[in-house]
Amino acid sequence: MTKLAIFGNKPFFKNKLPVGQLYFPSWDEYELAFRDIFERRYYTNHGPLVNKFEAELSDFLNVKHAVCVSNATIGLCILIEAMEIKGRVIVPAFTFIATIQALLWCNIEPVLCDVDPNSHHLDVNNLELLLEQGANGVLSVNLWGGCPNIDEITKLCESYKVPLLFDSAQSFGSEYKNKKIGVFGQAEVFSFHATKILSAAEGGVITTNDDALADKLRNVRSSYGVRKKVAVRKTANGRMSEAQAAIGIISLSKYESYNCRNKNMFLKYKELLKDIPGIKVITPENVTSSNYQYLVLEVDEVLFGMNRDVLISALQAENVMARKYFNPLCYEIYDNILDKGRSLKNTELLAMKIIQLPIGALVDDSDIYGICDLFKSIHVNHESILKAVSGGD
Ligand code: T4K
Repeated sequence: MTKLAIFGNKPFFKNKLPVGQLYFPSWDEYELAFRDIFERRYYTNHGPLVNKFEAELSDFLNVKHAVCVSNATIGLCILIEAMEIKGRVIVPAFTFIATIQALLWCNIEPVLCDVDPNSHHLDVNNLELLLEQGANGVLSVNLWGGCPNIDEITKLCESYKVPLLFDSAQSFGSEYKNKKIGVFGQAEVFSFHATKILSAAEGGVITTNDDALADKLRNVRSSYGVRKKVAVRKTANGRMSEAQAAIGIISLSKYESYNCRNKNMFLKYKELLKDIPGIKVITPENVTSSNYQYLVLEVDEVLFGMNRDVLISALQAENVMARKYFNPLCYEIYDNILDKGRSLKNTELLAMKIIQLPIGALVDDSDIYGICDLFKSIHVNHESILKAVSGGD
């Protein structure tokens, strides 16, 4: 293990290990589902598979309405439009760029809120300070298969009389107080991107217990609306295709086995990395059960012996395609999003020390042993690695 690839040796892994979940149906299952679609010659626009998938999702999440969409980004836009939210919406600064972009597409002013440094989620005290200054809604984000303290956030939003929405793209299947995420706030939005535990290749769903909102969502989602027609200001094409729904249905039927596999991998990583100085595995926060979709670490530069970026270079040289999240931060691309002088200290510190590691269909136990041995070796050899990357001998 001293023959690290960063010194010019062969990578430890022959093939690249990506961070995405990438659980996919077998070729036979895929063929069977697609044969049906081709025989029916009905490919999109609220076809039988989308209806079936919506019914199964409602059942699984124990929520009245599941409105499937082409991806979570358009799902967030459709939700904001259906709720007719205008003005300022408070959103955690530590999130994937799509959360903020959806607000911008809807002409909403995103008001970035710093996160709690331990949970990585919306910090309730910061949220209250921003609510004091006036807002028209809160878009909370559920990260890493976890969530914030939903009860406290709900109480605050109720007392300030603003709607509460959740971007739950990363927390499908996780539970808060033994209830599936998907039933909180006015509505929640999930992603079925290929890298998520429930994959439809692309796709997403908006969930709500509000009948009137669900009718509006269905009308905004599709150019001419569907089912019960209600007046809406704008419509879009956010429809899920039959092909996406077919993959989603198969994926949902295997959720428990994917979840169980992820959990075992997560626990293995946690055990094997626990004695490495400066490495902290993030356990999904506030949930009574998690999808374990992400394996996220914080790196302490002083204790580990090198910063996160050098560690990522050393891992990627071995074909462990570790990633920085969220990088760049959602507001770094457009400097007009954040008021000048406002500090998002916790968000910025987190963005410098977070690493996501491979977990999902393409990783097995022996890979995890290999990756964790690499961590030990990289730590032990940190001085030579730092010399090598800084151009010394
Ligand atoms: N809100 C939050 C909090 C989110 O996390 C996301 C999406 C959204 C909203 C928006 O949801 P969508 O509109 O996307 O439904 C990914 C995904 O594109 C994105 O869905 C996800 N979150 C985000 C956290 O990660 P990238 O650019 O980091 O992933 P990507 O496509 O590079 O995939 C990761 C790795 O997986 C790659 O290095 C290679 C591998 N891979 C990926 C795909 C898609 C494969 O081997 N095969 C594949 O088909 O954004």
